[in-house]
Amino acid sequence: MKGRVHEAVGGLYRVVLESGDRVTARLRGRLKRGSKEDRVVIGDEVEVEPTPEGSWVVEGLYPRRSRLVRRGAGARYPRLVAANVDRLVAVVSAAPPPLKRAVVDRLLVVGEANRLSTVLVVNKMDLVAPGAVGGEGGRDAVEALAGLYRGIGYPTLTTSVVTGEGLPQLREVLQEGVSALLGPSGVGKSSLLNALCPGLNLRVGELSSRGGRGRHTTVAARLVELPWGAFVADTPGLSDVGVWGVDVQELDQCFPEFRPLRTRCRFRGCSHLREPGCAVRQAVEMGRVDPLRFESYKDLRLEVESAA
Ligand SMILES: Nc1nc2c(ncn2[C@@H]2O[C@H](COP(=O)(O)OP(=O)(O)O)[C@@H](O)[C@H]2O)c(=O)[nH]1
Ligand SMILES: [Mg+2]
Ligand SMILES: [Zn+2]
Repeated sequence: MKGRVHEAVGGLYRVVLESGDRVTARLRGRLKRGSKEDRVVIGDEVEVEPTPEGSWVVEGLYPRRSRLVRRGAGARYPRLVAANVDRLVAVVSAAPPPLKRAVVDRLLVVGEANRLSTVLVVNKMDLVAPGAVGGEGGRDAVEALAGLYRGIGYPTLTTSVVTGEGLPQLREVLQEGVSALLGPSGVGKSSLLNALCPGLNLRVGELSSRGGRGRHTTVAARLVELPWGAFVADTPGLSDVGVWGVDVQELDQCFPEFRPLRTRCRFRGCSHLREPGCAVRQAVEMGRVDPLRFESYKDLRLEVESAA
């Protein structure tokens, strides 16, 4: 019988069958011995069979439409966290602490590296000063940032669970399929879902006093079902933002605005860091590529190189 894995914890898989029935299954030995890439994860479509003892076993794995892979700092193998994810929703907070461009770009690179379409959400807009007042943190600055990312091709929403800003648009984004919310802990991922679906009652972590970072509250990896039948992947690893499964040679392709430029660099395989005749650096100098995007590229490039 075909089903989908909705929860994975300690070798037990909660599988929802096509009939809607929920069963708990263990893996057939052969699947357990599979490579790290083949481990069964949430979102996976599996074939399950009842055993004569009255329990269930996962017999096989169906081909995946997409995969969300992470490579944590120092990890030697990419780790699959979810399968058949339709989109990434990268959530950051406007304040406090102030929005870090490096964090935004990191999240977007994760989406690109996994070939997932990504929507950017800037939450906690109620804490942002109304106009240009407040300098970096002001609404004008956030709107300018949203404009920059929209220009690159990322749909960008500004939201607040306090004022309700952007919530109808976010609901629209989560309308179908499986979305993975990704972002640092404390930015309001659980709060946004609770605001859209009051029945969910996801745990909201209090902000700790140290550096404004939230506590991790998720335990098992699971697909949270939204009342309208779509799903959100909730996995412990998703709040920790490393460079996930990115190849050094492919990093520049994870910056969409670099793609038309990289073929115009003098050297094939240009790193865009120091080679002469680099079309990407030239575009930065001419103001056609945002300098902070290029900074993010350089930082991630060094990080990926040192991890290799
Ligand atoms: N002012 C304000 N606070 C928010 C907003 N969204 C979340 N919070 C608060 O931020 C903290 C962390 O929220 P949480 O949903 O647990 O973040 P998560 O770790 O990303 O799931 C909680 O204290 C929330 O009440 C928002 O839009 N505005
Ligand atoms: Mg949360
Ligand atoms: Zn170059």
